[in-house]
Amino acid sequence: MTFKERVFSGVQPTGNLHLGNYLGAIARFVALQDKFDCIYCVVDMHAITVWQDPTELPPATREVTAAFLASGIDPKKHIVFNQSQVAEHAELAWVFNCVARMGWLNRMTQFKEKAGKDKENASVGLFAYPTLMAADILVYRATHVPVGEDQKQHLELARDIAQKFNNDFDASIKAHGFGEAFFPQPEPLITGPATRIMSLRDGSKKMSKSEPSDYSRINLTDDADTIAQKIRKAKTDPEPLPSEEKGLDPRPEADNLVGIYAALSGVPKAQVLTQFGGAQFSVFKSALVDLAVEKLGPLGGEMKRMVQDPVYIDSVLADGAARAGAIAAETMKAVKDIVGFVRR
Ligand code: AQP
Repeated sequence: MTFKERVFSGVQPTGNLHLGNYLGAIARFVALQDKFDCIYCVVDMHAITVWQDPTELPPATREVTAAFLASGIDPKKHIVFNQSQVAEHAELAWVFNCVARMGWLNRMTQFKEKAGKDKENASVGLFAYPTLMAADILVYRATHVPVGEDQKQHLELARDIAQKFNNDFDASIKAHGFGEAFFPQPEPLITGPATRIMSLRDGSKKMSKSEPSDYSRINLTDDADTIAQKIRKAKTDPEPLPSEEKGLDPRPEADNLVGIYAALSGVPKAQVLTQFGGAQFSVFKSALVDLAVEKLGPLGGEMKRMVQDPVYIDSVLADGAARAGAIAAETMKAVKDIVGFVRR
């Protein structure tokens, strides 16, 4: 069975959009536009799996949208919208809640990390997050999903759900004329030197929106001075940079900064080390500051300009939601027939 090639991915509007979100996700969304039909979503329903202040969610949603647009995503050729405007995400997620097994979700490491020791107090939504993510992707029968390394396990679960749905409803899928399989197996696209950007304060933790220290991350709206300060204060070790990649193995902070340099300049890590092998961190950090300010400064500036015009951003989201909704409605109509729901 062949499916039309389509990309889907999402970013949560949970504030503090950072360099990891940009290099691991958004910059790669931009690069895929020439090859695929793309659907990029601000996943506000995912955001509320942990508490979000209702006065902060709308500006955070517009800020992620601004990041998409300022990075170069074309909302006319492709689709940009926020999840809660297309109800079919929630509808399909319910069906998937009934397909996925408790044991599968119990194995999800992100729930364990985010719920921490107080699992009993976590929302049911946080536990069921991966079934909603599977619905986000599969309601568009998307075939490719660019994400950072941290989402790999959720993508594998989405594949398992697609497979189990196809198996469980095999006879009904055929009886309704949908061929051998209704859902594709979505492929994770996790490539390049920036699939896991680490905290600037601790090379063993990923750079994250929810980390309390602002010095752990570079926010996309940080100004040049803040970017410079954060890079200069980034944790390193006393040794100069190695000349070869294997020299980075036991040095997570050095590895992270070299990875960031490689991703921002679009060259492999090995090439960065050819240039900076033997240099002290003071020298390398200066070069990294220049590069980061050059690449991120205009992006942050454009984002700040765009969020001043919420009417324009909301019109982009509404237009995207109408076009996404049309595709999602088709899928849900078929899913209802396959499952056996009587419908209008
Ligand atoms: N540190 C990272 N390095 C590379 N990619 C990353 N992503 C997130 N952090 C890194 C990728 O960004 C996309 C959107 O992420 P999200 O909004 O769903 O948030 P998240 O994965 O939960 O990560 P955050 O931003 O760090 O938030 P918190 O603090 O809430 O966990 C995804 O493709 C993700 O892989």
